[in-house]
This record gives sequence, C-alpha cells and structure tokens, in this order.
Amino acid sequence: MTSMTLEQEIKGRALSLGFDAVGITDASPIADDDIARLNAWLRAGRAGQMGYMHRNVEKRIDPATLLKGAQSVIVVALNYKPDGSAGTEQRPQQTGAVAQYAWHDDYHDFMKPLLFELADFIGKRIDRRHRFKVCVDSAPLAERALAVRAGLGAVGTNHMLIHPTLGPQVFLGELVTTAALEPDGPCRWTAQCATCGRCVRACPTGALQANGEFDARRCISYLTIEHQGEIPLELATKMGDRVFGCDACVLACPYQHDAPVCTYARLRPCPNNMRLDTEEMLRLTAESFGSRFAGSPIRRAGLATLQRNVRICMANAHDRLAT
Ligand code: B12
Repeated sequence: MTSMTLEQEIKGRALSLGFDAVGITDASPIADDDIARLNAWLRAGRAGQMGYMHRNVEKRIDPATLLKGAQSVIVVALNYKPDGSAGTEQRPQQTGAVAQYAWHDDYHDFMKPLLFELADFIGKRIDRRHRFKVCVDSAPLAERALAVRAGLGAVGTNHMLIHPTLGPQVFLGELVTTAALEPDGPCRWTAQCATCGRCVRACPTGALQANGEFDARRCISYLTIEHQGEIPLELATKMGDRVFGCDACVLACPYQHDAPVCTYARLRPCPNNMRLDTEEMLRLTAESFGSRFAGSPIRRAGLATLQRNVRICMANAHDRLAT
C-alpha cells in the first residue's frame, strides 16, 4: 500500500477547503527576468499613484524577506468565473458596470481564513514551531510569478495568470512557510498569446500593448479603483459605463471562454453589486457607503472615487444618447 506524501496531503487539504488548484514552489527570489520587468515597470512610473508598489520591493522579490526563514510557498487558485446566466439581464440605462471579481463577497475576507486553516493543518501534521504568512493580494509578494513557478499556469499578454483549464478568472493566494516542502516544477504549458491579440484589441484605453507592456495609468481598473482625483478626459470617455474595475482584457481571453464556472459557495454574485444604480450611488453618504458595501471589494474605491466614476458613467451615457 502506498502512503501519501506530505505534499499530497497538503494539496488534498487545500482542494477540500474549496480551492480549485494548488502548487508548491520554494521560497527563493523570483526569476531575474521578472525582477527586471517589475523594476522597469516601477521606474517608468507605470504604477501611477499606487505608492505601495514602490514600497517593500525587496519583499515582493524575495519571499524569504517577507517571512524570515521561509523555505516554501504554497500557491492556491480559486476560480471566480460567474455562471453564464449571471449579469445577462437587461442593463438599465442608469446603472454602471462592476468588474466580475467584485460581484460577490470580498475574496480577501474568505480566502485568508481558508489559508489559516491550511496552515493549522500543516502545523499539526509536521511541527507546530513552523511559521506561516498568509498572503492574498495585499501582501508585497509577486503572486503571478510565484504561481507560474508553482506550476499553476502561465502569464498571458493580458498579464493574467492563466490556468490551463480554469483560465484567467482565478484569484491567487499563498501560504509562505518555514516548512521545507518538495516543490512542483514550473508550469511547462504556455498560453498561445502570440497569435491571438484579442486582449490587446479589447483594452479600451491601450493600457495593454501587443509587446506585453502594461501601463496601469491607462488601465480602467486602476483608474476606477486606485486613482484619486480627476481622470484625464481622453481616458474618461473610454471608461464607458464602468464604475468599478474592468474585465475587458480578461473576458476577451479565449481561455476564459472555455473555462468552467466557479463552484465555490461564497462566490455567489450579489445582484445589487453587479451593476450599481447611479442615482443611488450619488445619494450615498460616508456612513451609508460603509454599510452599503460592507464585505464587498467595492469598499476599496471609497465614496469620492466611486461617485466620480458614476458621474463619468452618466456623462458617457449622455454623450451616447446625444449622438
Ligand atoms: C497592483 C495590482 C493591480 C493593478 C496593476 C495591475 C498589473 N498588471 O500590475 C491594477 C489596479 C490595475 C490591477 C488590476 C487588476 N487586477 Co490586480 N493586482 C495587483 C497586485 C497587488 C500587484 C501586481 C503587480 O505586482 N504588478 C506589477 C507588474 C509588473 O506585475 P505583473 O503584471 O503581475 O507581472 C509580473 C509577472 O506576471 C511577470 N510577467 C509579466 N509579464 C510577463 C510576461 C511573460 C511572458 C512572463 C513569462 C512573465 C511576465 O513579471 C512581473 C513581475 O513579477 C496583485 C497581487 C499581488 N500581490 O501580486 C493583484 C492581482 C494581480 N490582481 C488581480 C486581479 C483579479 C485584477 C483584475 C482582473 C481586477 C479587475 N477585473 O479589475 C485587474 C486585471 C488587470 C490586469 N490585466 O493586470 C489578481 C490576478 C489573478 C490572476 N489570475 O492573474 C491578483 C493576483 C490578486 C489576487 N490575489 O488574485 N491590479
């Protein structure tokens, strides 16, 4: 009788917790190419107002700087592709579009406890003295580069980590640990981006270039969530009805079309947050904004930014009606 390896047990546990894919890599720094890409991107100012991207760069490059003594990184992916029937109902004029990752509960809020559970499982299974750092999005960690190295997929021209069967609509999370685990090999599968170009053509603002360059300052996701203050008119007119995030480059990806829909129960779309009523948004106060978007990723934008986006959406609708 063959017994399971520790790594197989960990992966089995991660899948039973609800993650769709899991891989293991060592905690060495990301590849020189990735470091060069990150540094060039930062130097060119392409992070815009995201000052946090300029801080803790050494941690983003080297997981062992983020957690002293780290030996391994367990990377998980959670499919968030909504059911095809979600969001297909008539789009009333006075509403703005929300990116699909924000249609349901905030992924940070439920992925972290699942990763803590996984850490607890590993601690009990091997040695309670091992340390763990749970990361989902906000920690300075190069999540996509590590996911490739853990065998989960490849980075596409749209900059998304594309899983060979789950596609690009997956959230990533990591457990950085001092436990030494047998790493998986890096992903050998490559996305067929070179002959496609759909994401580049779909990007309304030219934030994505055919050569793989990406300028967050032109990305509608950045503009509607992270950018404070005025949005240049040239870009605002291209936002269309988007008021929070953008899915253009993700939904254009052929790997997204072929992917299965998500099965995780917490990822049931909240009908009120798939499109936002513009009049309701303009009536919100600081207090009512907090309760209206409690537990939703939309909180991240803050009231002033969301209302700015809604005004742009209304102006864009008006211009369209006028022509
Ligand atoms: C800052 C940030 C943003 C910024 C900037 C996006 C960007 N492309 O950098 C903004 C606000 C615009 C944004 C938008 C979105 N984001 Co965001 N974001 C991040 C964050 C916090 C850091 C990303 C980063 O390091 N950027 C710096 C650039 C240089 O890195 P990069 O694009 O990831 O590229 C690295 C590697 O992929 C590699 N690489 C780059 N190009 C290539 C090309 C080749 C051929 C190869 C081999 C490697 C390679 O080198 C780079 C350096 O390591 C991560 C979480 C994290 N901690 O990593 C989430 C994260 C990337 N975001 C995520 C999501 C879901 C989104 C949106 C889809 C949300 C939406 N619908 O609006 C969009 C997608 C926009 C896009 N096409 O990238 C997910 C992506 C999951 C996935 N499957 O890839 C992440 C991982 C969060 C998570 N935990 O799930 N995001």
